[in-house]
Amino acid sequence: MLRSQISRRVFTLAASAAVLSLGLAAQASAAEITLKYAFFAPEGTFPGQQMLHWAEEMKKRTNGKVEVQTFPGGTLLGAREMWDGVTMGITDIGLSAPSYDPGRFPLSSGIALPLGFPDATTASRVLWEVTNEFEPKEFERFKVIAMFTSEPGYLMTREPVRSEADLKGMRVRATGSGVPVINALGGSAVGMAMPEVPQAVQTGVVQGVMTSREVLQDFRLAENLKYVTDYPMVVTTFAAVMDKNRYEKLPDDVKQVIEELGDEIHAWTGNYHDNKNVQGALEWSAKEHGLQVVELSGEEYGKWDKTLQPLVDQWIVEADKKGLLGDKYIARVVELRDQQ
Ligand code: 3IO
Repeated sequence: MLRSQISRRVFTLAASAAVLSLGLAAQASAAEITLKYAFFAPEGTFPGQQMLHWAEEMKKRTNGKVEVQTFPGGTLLGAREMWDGVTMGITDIGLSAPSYDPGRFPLSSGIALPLGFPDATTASRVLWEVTNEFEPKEFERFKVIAMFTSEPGYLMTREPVRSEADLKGMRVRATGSGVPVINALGGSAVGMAMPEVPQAVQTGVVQGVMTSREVLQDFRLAENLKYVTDYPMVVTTFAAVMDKNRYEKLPDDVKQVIEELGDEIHAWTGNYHDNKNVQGALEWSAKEHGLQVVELSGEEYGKWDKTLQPLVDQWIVEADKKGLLGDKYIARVVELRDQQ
């Protein structure tokens, strides 16, 4: 390259950088409203990707009027601090997992029972619809701006699990409604939030994990967990919420975009998670770490179904005792699950 060409190129780069920064500055000052959006796990995970997508769409659909500042990775709030963090105004929007805390979210935790959801797309649609229909009291302080679920969790283990006997006494990480599932099948459930899992797996604190399978790649668990038992268990629910009073103060055109996105985001996230995120992780784990899928025999599969059914029945009894319409909720969830 000639010297003159180089200097022209440098000049062009400098000029485009100037244009770029002018553009950014102009846009930043054009934003009338800045919303902080916090999430407890990294941006690269599927809930994190959902957050970025939502932030971009917000900006686009409000023509730059709203700027969303994202705080992934627990930099602002951790999983269990999220709900109070929203109420205290530490963040405008907080994304966390209601099913980590069934005591606080007793009705919507019903989605995270062993109900045989085929995938995250279906469970996410059902969660959104049933929440709008039942308006559970547990969200009364909040405006729910997005909801979705993981795919049903699977057992991912150091040693293959082909039967309840193999699971006997095995320490398996689970959360919320996953804890009684693992215990009912004879395992020993250990509760912890996702960000703590990689270390617990590496150090042998747990010998397996039950959750959605993209974590094999996204949290590098396939390095230690080489077996997936092909039995779908329970989903994790996610909700992104704002304080209701804060939401009410937003201009109507912004609220309308938030409503519009809420109706779309469960399908966007379900599709991303099921078809790209999980599928990609299974292929990567097989190729890079020799992941093996363990099939249950038909007889064992039926046994597991039978072992888990009482968890649903017991949940309904407990919910009804709390005056929560648990039976109506589950009946509607099952009905919506089977609609396409
Ligand atoms: C999850 C939470 C944060 C980021 C990625 C994730 N994939 C699945 C979950 C949900 C979860 O169960 C869990 O098991 O903590």
